[in-house]
Formats: sequence, C-alpha cells, structure tokens
Amino acid sequence: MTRTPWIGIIGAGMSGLCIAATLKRAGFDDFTIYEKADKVGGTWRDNTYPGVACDVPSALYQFTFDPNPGWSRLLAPGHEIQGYFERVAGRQGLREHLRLGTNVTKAEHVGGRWHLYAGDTEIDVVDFLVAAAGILHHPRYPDIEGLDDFAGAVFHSARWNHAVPLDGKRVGLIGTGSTGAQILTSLAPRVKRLKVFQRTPQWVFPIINPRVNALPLSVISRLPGAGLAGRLVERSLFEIFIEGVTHDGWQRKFINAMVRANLRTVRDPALRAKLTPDFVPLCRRLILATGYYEAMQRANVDVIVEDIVKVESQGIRTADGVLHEFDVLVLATGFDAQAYIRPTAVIGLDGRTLDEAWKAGPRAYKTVAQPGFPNYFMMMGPHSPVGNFSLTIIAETQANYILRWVREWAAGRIDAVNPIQEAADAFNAELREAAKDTVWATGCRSWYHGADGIPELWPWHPERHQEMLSTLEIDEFEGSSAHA
Ligand code: N01
Repeated sequence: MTRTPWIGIIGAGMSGLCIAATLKRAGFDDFTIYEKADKVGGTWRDNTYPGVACDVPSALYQFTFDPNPGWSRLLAPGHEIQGYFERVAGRQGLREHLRLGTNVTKAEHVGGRWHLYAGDTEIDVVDFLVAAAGILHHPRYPDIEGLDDFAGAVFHSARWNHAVPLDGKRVGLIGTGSTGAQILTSLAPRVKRLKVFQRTPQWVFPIINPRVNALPLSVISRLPGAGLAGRLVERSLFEIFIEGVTHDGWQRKFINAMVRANLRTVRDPALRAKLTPDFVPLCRRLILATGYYEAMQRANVDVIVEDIVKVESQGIRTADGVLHEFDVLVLATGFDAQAYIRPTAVIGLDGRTLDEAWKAGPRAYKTVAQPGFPNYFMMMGPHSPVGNFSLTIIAETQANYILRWVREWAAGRIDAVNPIQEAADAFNAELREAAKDTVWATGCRSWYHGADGIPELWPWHPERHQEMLSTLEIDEFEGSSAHA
C-alpha cells in the first residue's frame, strides 16, 4: 500500500456493517461509520412490530464471513437478526469505528475529497464515501384526510409504539404488504377485533417456519457436513423464487399453483373473492407467510375493501359510509423506496447534486457508483437485486467490489473512481429493456415500479450481479487517468 485511504460510511445497518467489516478484514482500518440512530441494525433496529421476521432463510441472510450457527428458526425473528448484527459489530471490531447519533446531512466533493456535514458543522473529510443508508428506510405515511384527528394511538409499522397496549383492543391495520401480513398473523389471536384495510389483495405463498435448534435437528446439525448440506437445501428452495421472477418456467407455475391452492383454503367464497388478486403471482413482492388465511378467517378479523374516505376521532370512515371504530391504528403502508441516501444532500463534481442526477429516477453505474460523483459508492444502490432475494449476499458482492477500487487507490493506480456517463447509460438502458420482460411488468403497481411504471429492480438472476461486479471495467471509468 502506498497511501492510506480515509473512508466515511453512512449507515450502520446490514450493508454498512458489511462494507465496514470487509474493509477491516482487508486491513483498511481508517474508516468511520456514521449512524444517525443510537445503535446499529438499520431495518432490524427500526422494525420491531409484532411478528417481524425475515422471510428469507436465516442461513442465507447472514454474512458468509460471520455465520451464526444458533438461529432458532428457519426464518429467524427480527430481534434475533438485530442481535446478530449487534454481535457482528462487536466480533468484527467495528464498534470503535461507530459514530452514533450523527446524522450526515450533506456530503460535498471538493478538491478531490468528500466533506461531510452534520447540519452546519463539518465533521469529516474523507477520500471515499460509501452510502449505506438502506432502501426501505423512510416510512411512507398515507395521505389520508384526518389522520391527525384520530383519538387513539396511531403509528407506522417501522415506528412501533410498544407503550400502547394491544391485548383485548380494537385495532385497525392499513396495508397488506409483507409487513401487514406479519402483523396480521401475529396480532389476530391477541386483539379483541382486527380490521384489515386492504386496498390490493396479495398472493400468499404458504411457508413453514420450523425451529431449527430443536432435537433432532440440533443433533443432525452437529454431523460433519450437515451445515453445508442444510444451506444447499435452503438455497435450492430459495432458487425457485429467484427463477420464478426471472423466467417463465416450471418454478413460476409451481409458485402459481401453490398460492392458488393456499387461497382455496379460504372457505367462504365471498371472503375468498375479496382476497383474490387480479395480477400474476410474483408481479408484486410475494408474501411468504404462515397462517395468513387462517388469520383472515378468524371471527375477530374483518377485511375491509371499501375505500378509506377519512380518519375521524373514533376510527376510519369508508366510502360506503360506515365508521369503523378502534382504539389503535397501525399504518403498515410501506416506505419511500426511491429515496436511498436522500434527504442527505450529496453534491458531486461541478456542484451537481444527486437529486439533479436522479431527476428521471435513481440510475447508477452497475448499482454501486455514480457518474460525476468520484470515489462515491453505494451499498444497495439503484437496481440492486432486491425483491425475494437475500440482501446479505448482494451486500457482500458490492462490498468486495468497492474494496477492489479502494485497493487500486491505495496502490496509487487511480485517484478518482468516476464512471463514465455513457457506461452507466448503457447499463441502465439494457436493464430497463430487460425489465420489460420480467413478471414485474405483467400489469401491477407496487414499490417495485418507478414513476413511469417500469420495474426498478434487477431483472436478471442475482448471479449475474456477482459476475458483473467480479471485475473492474477500468475503461468504463474516467479515472483511467490512472498513474501506476
Ligand atoms: O410495504 P408495501 P411493506 N390506503 O409497500 C397499503 C420488505 N419486507 O412494509 O398495495 C390504503 O409492500 C398498500 O396498498 P397497495 C419487503 O421487501 C420484508 O409491507 O399500494 N392502503 C400495501 O398494501 C416488502 O416488499 C420483510 O394498494 C395503503 C401496503 O400499504 C417491503 O419491505 C418483511 C395506503 C404497503 O405495502 C415493503 O413491505 C416486511 C393508503 N393510502 C417487509 N398506502 C421480510 O421478511 C399504502 N397502502 C424480509
């Protein structure tokens, strides 16, 4: 190494910890992780709603460099995942790099380095800036008249108010996405009455979530090779979902058959009709849930499909004139998936902001870099392979790619890692063309879609993402002004 880079990482969630650990393990120790909250964990710190769990098998949702042999279930509950990331921060020696309670509000590229600000105060000047602020990060509050007039407790799923009692209460739940589904199945047996406001029905894949640390699995798991065998089995099950979204093959037919068979477990034809989507399974993110329709069929659960007109002090008024009264209102209404690091102001070359660069929607160079923003990298940047995939695998791929550039810089072979606009445009054009052939473009709307209705997701197998980021295409960078 001929010079030592100073690196700033924004966000101490899964992806921030991933790039930090990757740098540290490679011997790059001069970095700070800025985190606006008071602890690490990101999405798993913020989402503490009843029933929160990862619907990706835990053996696949963990870092390969720091595996956890102690997951309690195939799909671990949220608090276990949060505990895992807290332990990763300790085990990987990241705690000394954390600057908690620090909200980076502006990052400006001046004189070849990134100047970081918290409010008016300049807090650091770094050679590399890595945005690891997450995707589903900013809660989206519904634009419903009178929301502030509600007399009871009202909160977003990602801002759960644990001081509010729920047992025996009347609860209104807006939203039937992955979050709403988990809240529904968890709350239904606990509350007096649960009214679920469903704007769009969902396809639901029935999934079992066995304990994996119980006998005889705990015995089996100690056998030589059992861990690897288990991961392979989980991986091949998971592959069905990956193939299902990218190809119209037997996997999609299998998923189709499974979700339709699951829906047929709803006995009442009128309720079944209410719960039947009018789009192709997988077009929106598939709900993977245990007991979704059982919960919907409980005597204390009602599915309300009439449009919400407004919120009043006692509850929700729907278009049929009915006032649905309750004590607690939960907003499982999703996130602003187009924000990424914003509202932090990121200002690149010639004073150009990320907002300006993304006027037509977030578009990056190969998910990780941004033309005009030298030595700026993104974890989980635009078009990363999210969806029903494991994000830890993607994070590791991106972290290793970033590490390669950091090494190039440290060796003095390049000063400014700045992708050429044409290279980013060519990538995005190919990606958007391919997106039109995916299941996501078969006629539905969700956070997967951009303002123009085109899916904003990685349209290929995630392995292609790994291949794409396995080499540095030096000729696609302005910084080919490399000096050896
Ligand atoms: O959010 P969503 P989410 N009036 O946007 C409804 C990940 N995740 O938090 O569909 C009435 O999917 C909205 O209705 P509609 C996962 O990637 C992962 O549930 O727009 N309803 C919808 O039903 C997931 O995809 C796990 O018609 C309104 C719901 O709110 C992502 O997070 C677990 C409304 C929002 O659904 C987001 O899921 C949980 C209004 N005004 C989440 N506004 C894992 O297990 C919104 N809605 C890994």
